[in-house]
Amino acid sequence: MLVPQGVSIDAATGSVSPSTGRYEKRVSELAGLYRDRVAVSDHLARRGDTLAYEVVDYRHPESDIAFGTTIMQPGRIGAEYFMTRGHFHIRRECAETYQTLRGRGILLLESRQGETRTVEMKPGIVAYIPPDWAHRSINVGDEPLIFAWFCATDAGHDYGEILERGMRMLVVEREGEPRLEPNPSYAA
Ligand code: PAN
Ligand code: ZN
Repeated sequence: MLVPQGVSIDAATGSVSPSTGRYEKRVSELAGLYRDRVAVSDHLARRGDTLAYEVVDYRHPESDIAFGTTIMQPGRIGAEYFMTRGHFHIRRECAETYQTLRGRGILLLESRQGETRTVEMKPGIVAYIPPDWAHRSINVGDEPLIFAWFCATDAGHDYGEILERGMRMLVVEREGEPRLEPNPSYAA
């Protein structure tokens, strides 16, 4: 039987206690997300296979709700900021919320029909991700971007589509500022 529990989420580190799982993603595993392949090789050669982001969760299969944190390091590959893979939920009716705890980011969303929206990520903002919108988080600041997410336990992650065709828009650094630009390699 599940019992009520207070779960501590540290806004400075993103640690979740108690937690039920954790994974990390390093630059080499995310190489395919970035347009500038030379910049990926350059990063790996100069800085090594650095940590890009970690996900920690509090998840019980018997419960319909799960939550956790994503802890994103600051950084860029060429003009593109560190970003998550991005996904649709397998169960298309499942929405999600992201509450930013630390840092500065852009949540890039794309509907199934191809409409793009962004939501600013900063402490004090809870982003609502409607059902069937692909979502990717981008750390545009110079400190970790940490957010807590809340979602249906069995929403599932569908990474295939975004991985294959990319997203229609990119968030790139231009003269020190994040800018939304059309993705030249978007494969419709
Ligand atoms: C989040 C994301 C997390 C990592 O928990 O899974 O931020 O992003 P990717 O899964 O796209 O690599 C969420 O949206 N869960 O549904
Ligand atoms: Zn999600």
